[in-house]
Amino acid sequence: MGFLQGKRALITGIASQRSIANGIAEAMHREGAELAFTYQNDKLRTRVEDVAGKTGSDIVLPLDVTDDAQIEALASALERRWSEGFDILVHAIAFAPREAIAGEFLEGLDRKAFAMAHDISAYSLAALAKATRPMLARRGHGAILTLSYLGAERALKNYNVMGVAKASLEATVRYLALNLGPEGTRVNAISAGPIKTLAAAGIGGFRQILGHVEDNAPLRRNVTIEDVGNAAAFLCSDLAAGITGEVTYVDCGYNILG
Ligand code: 0WD
Repeated sequence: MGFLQGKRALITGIASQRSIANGIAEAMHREGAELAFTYQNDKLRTRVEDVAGKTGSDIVLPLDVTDDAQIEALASALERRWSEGFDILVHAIAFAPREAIAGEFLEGLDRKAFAMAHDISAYSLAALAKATRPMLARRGHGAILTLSYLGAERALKNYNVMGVAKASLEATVRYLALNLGPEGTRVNAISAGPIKTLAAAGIGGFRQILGHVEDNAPLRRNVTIEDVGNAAAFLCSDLAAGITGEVTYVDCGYNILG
């Protein structure tokens, strides 16, 4: 029996087979969880439906996190499908305009890019937690998981405004953990090493980052979406019942380097 048997999980952030959220969905499915999915727009709908089909799920709902009405509609649709509540919320969503995540920090920066990066990459976690709070609390062992990156705490070349938004995301994890702990809901982040996905392709110099990690990380390789998926499944399971408000590195040890 898998360690997520009997759990229900909502997975956001699938844009392709390579998405980290896809690795998380596969691991959670393997461990016995029942899944629901969201897609950002009509272009991604069939792709997400394909992934859902492979995990035996027919719950595929629209969600653009910049639209409050869609967040509310998602919560209502889930209430109808899962009236006894659900257990796991996976937030794997981030965005910044391309010119703001390449080159100089100030060069690509303006009010709009800053606001957009924070809105989509950090505020959306709190907004989804707020909208799904009663459903996660209903079963008493809720778990929320988001994805961060080392650029939240170190000034890394090119990552720029996304690093600032990830710092906000990690602080949001801690405040949510404090807020939701009394009702049994845990909130954690995985700080993943670099992985070639659609979102990563927008970051300046990404190929060099992959090479650098492969040459220097203690494990001498890059992480895979399977590595992140397995850690995510653990963190959202009852095996991790004592862990909340944490940022866990799944990066082949790269962050320990001086
Ligand atoms: O190296 C990497 N790939 C790392 C990614 C290292 C460490 C962390 N992460 C994080 C990302 O910052 C993100 O938070 O992992 C999370 C998932 O990212 P991913 O799997 O690398 O990227 P991708 O497969 O592109 O999925 C992210 C998706 C979007 O994809 P695109 O590429 O179409 O922007 O986030 C979704 C979208 O599907 N997304 C939205 N969803 C709802 N509403 C929105 C939105 N407004 N904007 C983006």
